Amino acid sequence: MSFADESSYLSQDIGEVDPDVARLLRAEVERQAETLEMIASENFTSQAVMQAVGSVLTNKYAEGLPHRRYYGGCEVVDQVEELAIERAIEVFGCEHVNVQPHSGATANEAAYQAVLTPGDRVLAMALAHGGHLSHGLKVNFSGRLYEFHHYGVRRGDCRIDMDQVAQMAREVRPRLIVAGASAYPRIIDFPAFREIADEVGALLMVDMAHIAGLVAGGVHPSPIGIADIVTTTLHKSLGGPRAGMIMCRADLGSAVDRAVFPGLQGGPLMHVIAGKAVALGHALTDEFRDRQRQVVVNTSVLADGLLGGGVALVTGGSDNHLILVDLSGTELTGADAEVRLDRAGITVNKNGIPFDERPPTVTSGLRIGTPALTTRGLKEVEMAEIARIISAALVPEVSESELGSLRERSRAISDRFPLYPRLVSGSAIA
Ligand code: DSN
Repeated sequence: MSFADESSYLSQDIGEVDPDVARLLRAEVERQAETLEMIASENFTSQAVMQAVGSVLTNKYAEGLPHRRYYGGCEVVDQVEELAIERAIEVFGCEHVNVQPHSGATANEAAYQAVLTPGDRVLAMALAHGGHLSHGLKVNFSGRLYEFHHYGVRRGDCRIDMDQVAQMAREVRPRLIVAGASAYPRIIDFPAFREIADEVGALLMVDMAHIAGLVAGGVHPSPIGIADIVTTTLHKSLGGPRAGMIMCRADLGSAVDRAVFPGLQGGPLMHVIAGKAVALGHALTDEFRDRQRQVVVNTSVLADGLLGGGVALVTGGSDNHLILVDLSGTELTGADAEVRLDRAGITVNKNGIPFDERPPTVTSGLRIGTPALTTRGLKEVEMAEIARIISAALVPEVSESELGSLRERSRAISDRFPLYPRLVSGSAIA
């Protein structure tokens, strides 16, 4: 049997050869289409990115860098990776980029490995105040390999306390300071971090995974040219394939490249790198820039609507793509609220808030983001309606039947904004 045989599994559509997986793919398309996706780190990538990621490039080994590979037959994938590199440089204006990291956590791991020796001191934002597990959580590789110290936000306004950052930097004398967060609704002051890093002789790394799309779209200050190293994912606000990327100063380029391979990874995922090239191409368009502007507008309308509906927000609002609902003064936990919104047709995640008294599996917060729905086409009117739905779902005495009615209102919105309507109808993923 070979590709030429129609009855071989090699040439059959997934719907024919594996109905079980095909059914689940269809179920997931339906779930994504029929609910309102508001997990702040998620997005809907383009059909073209999915085509690249589902392409024959998955077959190719290409350890090394373009024109310096350890395998033959890399003349095509070299061009793919060069396109991704050129476009990343054009989008972000960086001096050097490595497009091979499989994920954001791997990008962070490689960035640390490029500039640190195990045991070195690092200053980063506490996970409990909005940071990330790869920023030094004790049970993560980062916290096990390096000596992390953590800054946080102020009790009063929940903004990053730059005085505390400066004071800790003077005390700890870190080799590296990390800025960047996964649950912080305000603009991060990169120049202030640079000043502190310079004062104590530290390198500065920014993990901009959450805000990369906003940075690319020119609606959030860029850390490029300020930080020594910038890591990101492609799949959050940037809307590309699930993957990571590292940008850095030219003189750190070879250390970063060596840390990615052979330091951490083997063969790069060339199909995903093709998807990165496509996504970075999208990021150069006016359509993309308009969408990023709309993400910020949508978040602001959502925040205003929630405040108007009596819902408290950490920092009282948002400058970016996400808000953090503060449930600390209520009986409702983040875990309960997540379930309620799920019943109301809105997908979010419970999230710890600064100074949370509930455990991380329960929490007193919800993180809500607008990139995915903005990609889908929702604007101010829909955000105002979603704010009303969320506010109603979080009322203490809401009943199951009320949640059912709210679900119908959510469905009425999602039905107006088709998802992937041009995927071939009847195929496994349409
Ligand atoms: N899991 C991502 C998030 O939700 O923010 C971070 O890696």
